[in-house]
Amino acid sequence: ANGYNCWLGYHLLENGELRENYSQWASNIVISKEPDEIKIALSELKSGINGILGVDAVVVTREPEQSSCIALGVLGRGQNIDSYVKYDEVVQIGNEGFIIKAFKTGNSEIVVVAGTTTKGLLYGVFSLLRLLQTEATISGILKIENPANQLRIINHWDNIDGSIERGYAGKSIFFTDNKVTEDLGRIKDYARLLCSVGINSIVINNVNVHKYESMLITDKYLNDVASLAQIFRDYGIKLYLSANFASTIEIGGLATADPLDPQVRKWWKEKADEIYSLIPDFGGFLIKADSEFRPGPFTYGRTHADGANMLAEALEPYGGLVIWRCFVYNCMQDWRDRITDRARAAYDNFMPLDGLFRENVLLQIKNGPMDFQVREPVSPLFGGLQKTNQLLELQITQEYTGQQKHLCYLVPMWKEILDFDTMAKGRNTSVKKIITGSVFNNKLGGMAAVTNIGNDLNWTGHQMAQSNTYGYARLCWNPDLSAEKITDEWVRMTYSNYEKVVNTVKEMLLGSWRTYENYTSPLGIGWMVNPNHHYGPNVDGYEYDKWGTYHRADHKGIGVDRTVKSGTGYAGQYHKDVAGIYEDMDKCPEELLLFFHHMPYDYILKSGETLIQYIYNTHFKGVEEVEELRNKWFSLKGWISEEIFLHVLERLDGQLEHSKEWRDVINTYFYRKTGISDELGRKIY
Ligand code: BDP
Repeated sequence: ANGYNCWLGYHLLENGELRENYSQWASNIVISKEPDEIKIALSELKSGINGILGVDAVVVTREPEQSSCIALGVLGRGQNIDSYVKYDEVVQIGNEGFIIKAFKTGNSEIVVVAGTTTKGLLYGVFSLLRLLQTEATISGILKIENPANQLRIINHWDNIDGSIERGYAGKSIFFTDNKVTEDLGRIKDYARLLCSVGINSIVINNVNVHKYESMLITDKYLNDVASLAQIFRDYGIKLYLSANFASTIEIGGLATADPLDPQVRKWWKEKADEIYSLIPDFGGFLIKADSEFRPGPFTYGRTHADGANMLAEALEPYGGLVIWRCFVYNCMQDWRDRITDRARAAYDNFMPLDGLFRENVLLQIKNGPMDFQVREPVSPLFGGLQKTNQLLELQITQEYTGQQKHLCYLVPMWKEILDFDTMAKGRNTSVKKIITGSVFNNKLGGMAAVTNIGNDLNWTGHQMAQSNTYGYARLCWNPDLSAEKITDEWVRMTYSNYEKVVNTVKEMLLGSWRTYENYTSPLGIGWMVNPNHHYGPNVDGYEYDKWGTYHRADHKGIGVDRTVKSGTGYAGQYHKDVAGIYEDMDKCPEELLLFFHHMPYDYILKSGETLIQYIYNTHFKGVEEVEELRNKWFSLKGWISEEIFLHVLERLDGQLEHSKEWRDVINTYFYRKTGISDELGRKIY
């Protein structure tokens, strides 16, 4: 009970009757004669059943005679399993999909778990185990599932020296001291965890590829990287690498990285040949170019389409992909300049290139226009771009949301992002639909997220932060799942099915994002954090800096005017029906008010509070809510393993202290700036 197993800890079901009920069929597993391709699926199934039901299932390779069983296999191989699945069912199962189907014959109950591929079967097995662990009704079930998103990606920001950029859970699981790890057992455990929730792609190194890191795509590292790829392959996960756009210079001995230079093009083609000779299913490259001092095509007067297409051409013969990030902005801007707006940058840079990228290029777009703040509008590139493959980039690692010291469950935020209606093709053109590719007929699409995983024993630092990893992956698979449902699954899988535990932990998780927002930066303005490490309050920390991250507070008001009418014009980047809402301060969703408008402190919000009073109220409330979080957790003493109970309690104590610091710094700053006191006379310093 140290958290290492995450949601795969498989604990014995508390409900004895149900256990017996499931065991009737789960004690026998029938497979076909060639068990090789189902080896992993079978062993996962067996160990899961053992944990959940306390039963050592018997595996047989023949038809059961009048006895209930699980029938397991890959369809379309001319094996017995085929006879259980009808044609109109088979055709619904895609190459990553599965079927779970229970029916009665005579007195026996057969539970079929099958895919049309080994990978689909694995997903089916993990799904069945989830159903059992969460006490679902299996009898009569017919479940055919396919993932909504083709690409379901985890991004690591791991450096070869073992450090992790924005990592809050220890060091890298992949690298130590400029070497690939020798602890491959842990990598296998990780691959299993990811596979169990449907992740199918992983980028193992940081998007900031510095000179030394460029070596990862040389023979110094590639053999070891290939061993990692092998482990992931077994679990249906493709390995990708972040690459330095100027690799030709850094490691190739050329004087240029100009994407139109024939020598540069040749170098990358040969590099692709080399990589694929070692990793035949290599996923491709993730590229951060012309951003935060990383090199890129701008140096040579070329566009990002030129840059991406050059790499895409090299990977194309092998089916590799180029994932090109849209996080491109000027990080050296003058804060005195009120026209240049960092929020505009991604759209300004990439909209003109729509339709110019090759088929194996995807643009990876951060969810918001700034940088993973606690609240941001959705990037206008979603709904803007139509002729380009797109990935939504989220951040699981809690860089700006409490760094895994605070509890901040992000699934509700991600749901809002996925459900956001861009109106690009009339009502119901949500982000979640666009990224599947179905709205604009894009060939590829999906989601990527910066992981919160490190080599801490419990993987995520704060044990409860595992819920963010879990939730992200579940949303990749099916963005229509409710936050409530995902959370329910996670709690039951991780802790137990006791209603007290389930209800209490769910309440804690589901409210925690709003709580974090309450005591940090208000109404969509963001930032107000300490520069560099981004932990803790510092209202003006980024105010007179070069990063383009301003709140523009003075004694009369706060907020950035991003309207077309009088501001930076950012609001005009949205489809006109959305732009009209943001442009108008009365229609603008209040939680984003200060992102779009500069408002006086005495402005009356819909609640009847003035803006300044709202700031005070939410900050006092935020701290009270953390107190409640702690009380709720405390009520679970004896219901959760002691080790995890104490660990989380300690984090919550720290969060409480730190939320007070946030409250006091923010409230005091605005009190001093405005001279307006709190109507309720609470203590402000
Ligand atoms: C910011 C991080 C920085 C990353 C950058 C990125 O502060 O460490 O390198 O984003 O996404 O959030 O490239």
